[in-house]
Amino acid sequence: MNGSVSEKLTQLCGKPLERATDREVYLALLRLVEELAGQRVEPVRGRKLYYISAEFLMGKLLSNNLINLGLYDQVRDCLERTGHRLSDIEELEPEPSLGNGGLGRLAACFLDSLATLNLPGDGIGLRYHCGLFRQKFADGRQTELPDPWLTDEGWAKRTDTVYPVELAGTVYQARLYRLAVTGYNGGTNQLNLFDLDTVDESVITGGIAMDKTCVDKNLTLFLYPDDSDEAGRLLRIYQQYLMVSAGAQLILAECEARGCTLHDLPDYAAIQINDTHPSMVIPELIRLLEQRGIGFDEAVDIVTRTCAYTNHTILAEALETWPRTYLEQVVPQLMPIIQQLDALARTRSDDGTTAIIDDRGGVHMAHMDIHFTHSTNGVAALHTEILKSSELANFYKLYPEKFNNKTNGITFRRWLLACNPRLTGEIESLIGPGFKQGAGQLEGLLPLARDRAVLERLGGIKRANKEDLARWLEEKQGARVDPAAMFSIQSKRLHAYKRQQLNLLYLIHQYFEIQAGHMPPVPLVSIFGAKAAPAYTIAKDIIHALLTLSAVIDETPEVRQWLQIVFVENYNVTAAEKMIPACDLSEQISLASKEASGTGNMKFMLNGAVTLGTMDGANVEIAQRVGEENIYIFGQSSGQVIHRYDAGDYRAREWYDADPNLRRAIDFLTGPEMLARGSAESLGRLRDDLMNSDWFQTLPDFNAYLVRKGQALADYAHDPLGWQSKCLTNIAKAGYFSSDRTIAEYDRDIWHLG
Ligand code: 26Q
Repeated sequence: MNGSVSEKLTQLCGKPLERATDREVYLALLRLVEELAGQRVEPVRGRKLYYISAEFLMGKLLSNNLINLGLYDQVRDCLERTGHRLSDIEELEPEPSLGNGGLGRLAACFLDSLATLNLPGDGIGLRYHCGLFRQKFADGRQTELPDPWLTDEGWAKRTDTVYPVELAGTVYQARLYRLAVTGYNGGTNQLNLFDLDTVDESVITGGIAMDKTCVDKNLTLFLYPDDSDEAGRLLRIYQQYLMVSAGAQLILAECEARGCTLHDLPDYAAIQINDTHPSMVIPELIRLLEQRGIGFDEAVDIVTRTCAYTNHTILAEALETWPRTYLEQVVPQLMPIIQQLDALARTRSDDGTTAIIDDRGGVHMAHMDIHFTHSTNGVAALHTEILKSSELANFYKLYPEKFNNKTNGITFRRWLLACNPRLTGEIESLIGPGFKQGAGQLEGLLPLARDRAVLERLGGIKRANKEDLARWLEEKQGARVDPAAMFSIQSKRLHAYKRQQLNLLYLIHQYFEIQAGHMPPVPLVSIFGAKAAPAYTIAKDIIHALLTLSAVIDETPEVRQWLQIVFVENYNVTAAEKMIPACDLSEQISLASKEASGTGNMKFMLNGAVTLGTMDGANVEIAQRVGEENIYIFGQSSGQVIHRYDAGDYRAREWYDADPNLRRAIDFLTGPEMLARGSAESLGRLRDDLMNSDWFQTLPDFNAYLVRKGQALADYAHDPLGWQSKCLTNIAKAGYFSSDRTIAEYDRDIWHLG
């Protein structure tokens, strides 16, 4: 950059920084980043990646961009000299919450790593006007409010590019918005987001409800519009097709501009389909290629060689199957192609289970992906093995060469450098700065696992981060917690398979134990962050139970000194960045076989938390790396769980009847203390579900969870240096979970970019 940061910012502000408002400084910083990011755009040679995803959970971008451009320290110091604080300016930036959880955050981490590795790779998605709903607690329940995040200024820039997209016979104009994605000491890529000019926030009728009839006004208003009725489900198809049709047109236009004849499309483009939400890109590309004079067979071959598919879930109910009548209504132009693809798929196997269109007229998006892409990957070793051996076994038999694993990763720039400057500084002083781009270098910390001075400093850093979190919790929601307590954190989407209810039962158990005079070895602050899908009743019941229990404990002084529950309202990326550096015990307690990978587990590990978890998803690979003395594993194995499902012989009631601790905890849900504050209907429904159904087998793991967690608390209390040594080992072994490694593997095995 010519001139100093302060001269440049002064010029962009049009006045001395001392006299500029924080808002003016913020706008100047936006422009500075844009200008510098623009200078790093390189012309693309060879193959370029398009990562198509319904979600990009980017989080705030200012600090990350400054870090990636190497400007963070200079800007922070310059602002301090002129009476501003970078942290205040960060507050002005709205968080783009264009995602639910793991899958969307993974897409954002991948964009960071692509740019960092100087690989040509852009994102394609939708410019939702409201991100995931804003969660508010009222009367111990979750309520949902819209989360409008667009402002006149912001990262996503309107372009003059529009593509026609035909939906249910009407042609709409999809406008392209572009957001620069900077890499750490690397290049700049783009996130391409599509929107309609006609979308109108005034059709929101209250909360997150809206008039679902006028597609031109509501199409991109919400990420995941409520799909409990048919209009909502149709709207999802409208959204998906807008994304893939505009995206496919963009891809073809860019490739043609670089000299591609379309016959050679796979030499110019690699398309990664992020779960099944963008799967219609397959028939859409075939349609566009046919329109341009390419025959069906060749078009299928071109598309198969260009596209690859990632599966993120084993839950059967999350595998998208659309009634063909919906597709006939919204995208009639695709139906003949989907039918031809189905016919072709049926020639490859007699096995009806691999068909695209089933006997009941359901269109299986994942099946179309596996047949007509060249690669299907799972997101952790265990997940990929389960896909191959059970969920997708029939496909694996058909196409063994297509299946591969790409264990997820996270960007260390956001999840260490930006969110935990204290720890970053300490690591740098111990092993130098190389780990920021070469994550494997963190292993250089291992020889220090017995170094008392280092371990004490690590303990001090964690303590300071916990004090920061405590201050934030008090300011944000009036929760007062003692940083000397152990902080256990379970933050992730609320879902029965993730088993926040197991943690709940533990906390009730502890409530009884403390009242009986059996004190834990150290006070525990149990922190949750989670949003429940608006129509997911049991998930909301779990939130209600936790909030109610939290109030019960707060009003019981003899328990409160030992046990506290804090439920962080509106958990999002910004909240995660405050919580993760302050965690002692990372709760990763899904039912084995159900969590495809998890990525929160990696973020906590990198920030020096010890995992309490099941052998599920990437926990398995974490355990392998840190060794059993540096992780608390408990519970049934995935093999046992799958066996129990196959046998169909799990009866929650038998576990309830057999274990008095379990019975006491479950009955407490509808006991007088809880009913004095909570809803009999909601708590009763949860108790009934746990006793009589418990689809995700919480009860069989309860006792093992109690024992393991008790061990973790005791180790933490009685051997603080030993605990810090576990933390250090976790940090040192986190390098494998850098998304730089994941992206390098995708490139090596699937994309072959540049
Ligand atoms: C499907 C059909 C209809 C409506 C919605 C959906 C739907 C929406 C979102 C299905 C799935 C999702 C999101 C899934 C997700 O976030 N999966 C997570 O992906 C992470 C990244 O790979 C993994 O680490 C997590 O284990 C996985 O749960």
